[in-house]
Amino acid sequence: MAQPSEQQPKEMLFPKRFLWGASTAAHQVEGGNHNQWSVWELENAKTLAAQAPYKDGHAPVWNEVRRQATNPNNYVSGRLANHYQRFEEDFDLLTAMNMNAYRFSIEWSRVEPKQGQWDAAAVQHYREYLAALKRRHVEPVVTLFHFTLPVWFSEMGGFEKRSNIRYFVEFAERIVRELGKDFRFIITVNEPDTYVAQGYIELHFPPQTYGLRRALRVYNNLARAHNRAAKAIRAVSPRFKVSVAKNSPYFYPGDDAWLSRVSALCMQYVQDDYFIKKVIRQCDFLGVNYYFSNRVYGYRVHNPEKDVSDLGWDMAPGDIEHALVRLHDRYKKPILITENGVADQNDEYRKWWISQTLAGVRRAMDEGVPVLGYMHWSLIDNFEWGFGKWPRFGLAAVNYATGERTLRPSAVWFGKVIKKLRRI
Ligand code: IFM
Repeated sequence: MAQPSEQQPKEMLFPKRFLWGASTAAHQVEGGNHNQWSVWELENAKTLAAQAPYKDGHAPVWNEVRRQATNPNNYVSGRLANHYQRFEEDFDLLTAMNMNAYRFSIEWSRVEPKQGQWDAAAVQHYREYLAALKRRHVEPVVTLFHFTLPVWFSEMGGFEKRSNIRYFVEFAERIVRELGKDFRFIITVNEPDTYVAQGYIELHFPPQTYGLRRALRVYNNLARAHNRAAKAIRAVSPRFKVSVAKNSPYFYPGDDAWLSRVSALCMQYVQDDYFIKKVIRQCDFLGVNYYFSNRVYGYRVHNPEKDVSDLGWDMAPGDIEHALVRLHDRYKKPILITENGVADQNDEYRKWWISQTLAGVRRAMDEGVPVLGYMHWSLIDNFEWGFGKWPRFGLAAVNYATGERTLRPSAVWFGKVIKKLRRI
């Protein structure tokens, strides 16, 4: 890859209480889930494997992953890293990297497998999970909806129906009543834009049903779901800090042309502001997932494509600065970076990625953005939805055959950086 062009500042200071962590989501690491996604995987694995050469053949690592990507098993989550049973081992990785925070999701389909039937053993599992974090002095950030739904909820129309929102609110309330004494930070909805775009427009997620009006309805219902859940959570206790995790690429014009400038603004509005405006009053902070920026020429995105990740995504980690500054200028809320990372199976870019990101975060803080913390995606290799298991985002590599976890060299380095920045 081309050498990084941005300089890393000599010394970076972060506040003592800054949250240094990593993220996961239940369906992407736990293994053994039964929800609308696992049903869809089984129905679509063969098709996804057959389509892979056309859809992902441009990926820079295609020759290395072709066998896996053209095998239907790649698209069935199955046992994965078996994080559901091996979470203690995974939390030791947080400790090994000197982290003090961890974001994860509570799988609704486990806790309420049938409508109105709460599974005490699943709730107990998450109780022990939270206790394991507490023993390690790790601050939990709990996500309630990270793309997966119980089958019963999905069969009754999921978030397509406004009248269904109450079931999600009940779930949220139940979780904070049962488990809330052990956490403060809650993300109600993860990347509503991705869920809607992939499920109803680009069709890489269930329910894989095209429809712009339906997409908009779901998007609006997710905003309502956040607002209602946030109120219900605060009614249980005002000490909870609630937000969404918004996927926020940064759009910028590639030239001075009027059309490029207006298009970049419109794209940013559609990507971010349409949704954030609907929920911001019910957010105590703003959760931000940052993965890339988008350069706009005329009315199209045309990225430099100089440095791309294993998924072919343009890598511009330092641009996180502009995303953070813009979001803070507009919404005046503290920001928690709830996800940020890179698909990089050979661990070629991750170290560079993290150092450029942290420098960008620091610059944003110098410009006045109150950043609460940084959570890297992902703690361990994860099931990457429609791409299946081949993309490798983990700070720790997972051998899916043996279950063995190994911190990648960049993660070992990152752990030392955190130690220095936390001054411990
Ligand atoms: O793996 C996903 C995650 O579920 C949502 N944010 C982006 C990540 C990487 O694509």
